[in-house]
Amino acid sequence: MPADSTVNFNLLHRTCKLVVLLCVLHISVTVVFYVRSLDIRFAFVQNQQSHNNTQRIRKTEFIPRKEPKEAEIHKEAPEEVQQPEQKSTEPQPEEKAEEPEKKMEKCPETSPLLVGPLRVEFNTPVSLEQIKKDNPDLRPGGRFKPKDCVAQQKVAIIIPFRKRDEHLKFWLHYLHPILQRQQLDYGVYVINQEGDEIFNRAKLLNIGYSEALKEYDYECFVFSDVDLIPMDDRNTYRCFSQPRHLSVSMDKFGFRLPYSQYFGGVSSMSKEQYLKINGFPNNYWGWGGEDDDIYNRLASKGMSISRPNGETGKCRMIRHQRDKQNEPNPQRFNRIAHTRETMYKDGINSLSYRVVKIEKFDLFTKITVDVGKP
Ligand code: UDH
Ligand code: NGS
Repeated sequence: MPADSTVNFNLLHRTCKLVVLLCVLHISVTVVFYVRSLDIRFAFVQNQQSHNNTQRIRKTEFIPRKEPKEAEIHKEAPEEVQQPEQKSTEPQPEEKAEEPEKKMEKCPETSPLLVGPLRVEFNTPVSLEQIKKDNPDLRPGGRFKPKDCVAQQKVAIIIPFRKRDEHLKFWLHYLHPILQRQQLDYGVYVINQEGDEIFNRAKLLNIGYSEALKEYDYECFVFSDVDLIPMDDRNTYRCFSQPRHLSVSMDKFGFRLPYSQYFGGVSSMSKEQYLKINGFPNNYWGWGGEDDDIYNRLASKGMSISRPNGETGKCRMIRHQRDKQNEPNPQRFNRIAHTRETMYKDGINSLSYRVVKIEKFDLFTKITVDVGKP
C-alpha cells in the first residue's frame, strides 16, 4: 500500500471517530434538554391545577406522562371556559340529576291538559288499590309535581276529617287526576280529629296550614270538605290575587250560591292572604258559622272574594246524614257578630294542638291530632 494512502486512511478513520463522538455528544445533550423541558412543563401544569383541585394533583403525580400532555392541550385551548366544562364531565350524580330541572320552563297559566266538564257520580264504590293504579305518578303522602314544567304554584290541599273514609275514597278518586291535569305541585293533607269530642272544622284547617308548611314551602292553601267534588277541571285548585271561593255552584243548592257571602265548602288562600286575617277561628265547636267568620275576617281586611263562573264552579256533594258530635253550634250567631273584635286574638297566633300521628299513605298524608275541647 502506498504511504500517502495510509495517511489518508488514518485521517479518515480519525475524522469518522470524531463525527461519531460529536453525534453521541449531540444526542446526549438533546436528551438531557428534552427531559428537563418535560419536567418544567409537568411542573407548570401541576401549578395551574393546584388552584382548582389539590386532590387531582396528587392523582396526576402517579399518572403516566400522557396526563400532563393532555392537560397542556386544555391549557393551550383558546377559550379558557373549556376547562370547567371538562371538569363537569367527571361523575357528579347530583349535578346531573338537577340539570333537567334547571332547564324546565314554567307551566302555562292555563294547563293544556284540561278537559272541561266531568261526569261525577257516587253509585259505584272505588278502592284505594284502583286509585293507586290510576295515579302512578304520585309520590308518597299524596304528592305530585308535573314532569315537564315547573308548576305555577305549590299548593297544599287541606281536608278536615273524622270517620268519612268512604267520602275520602271518592275525593281521592276524582281529585288526583284533576289536580294532575291542572299541573299543580301539590300535596294532600287529611287532618283527622282524634277522639269523639265535638268536631272543630276551622281549627283542623289551621292545623293543616301549619303542618303542611313544616313539610314543604307551600305558597297556596286549598281548604276542602271531604264530600265536595268539582264537576269541571277548569275550576283550578290554586290561589288568586284575592281569596277564592271554589264551590260556588253546588248541586244541593240547585247549582247556585245559597247567599252572596257564602264561603263554605272549598276555598283557597295564599299564605299572605291567610296571615293577613290571622288564619281561621279556633273556637267554633260543632256545626256552622266558622265559614262566615272567615268571610268577615276577609271583608274586614278589605279583601274581596274571587269566584269561578257558575258553569266552571259546578260541584257535587256526597249525600250523608248529620255526623255525631257535630251538632249546630248555638253560639255561632253571637260569634260571627264579633269577628272584628276577636280575630286578632283568636287565629293562627293562638293555635294550640297535639299531633298524635303522621301517616304517609300513597294517596295522602294523614295527620291525626288532638284539638282539645270547648
Ligand atoms: N267532617 C268530617 N267528619 C265529621 C264532621 C265533619 O270529616 O264528623 C268534615 C268533612 O270534611 C265535612 C266537613 O267537615 O265535609 C264539613 O262538615 P259539615 O258537617 O259541617 O258539613 P256538611 O255540609 O254537613 O257536610 C252538614 C250536615 C248535613 C245534614 C244533612 C241532613 N240531611
Ligand atoms: C249557613 C251557616 C254556614 C253554612 C251554610 C251552608 O247558615 O256555616 O249555612 O250550610 N252559617 C251559620 O249557621 C251562621 S249547609 O247547607 O251546607 O249545611 O256553611
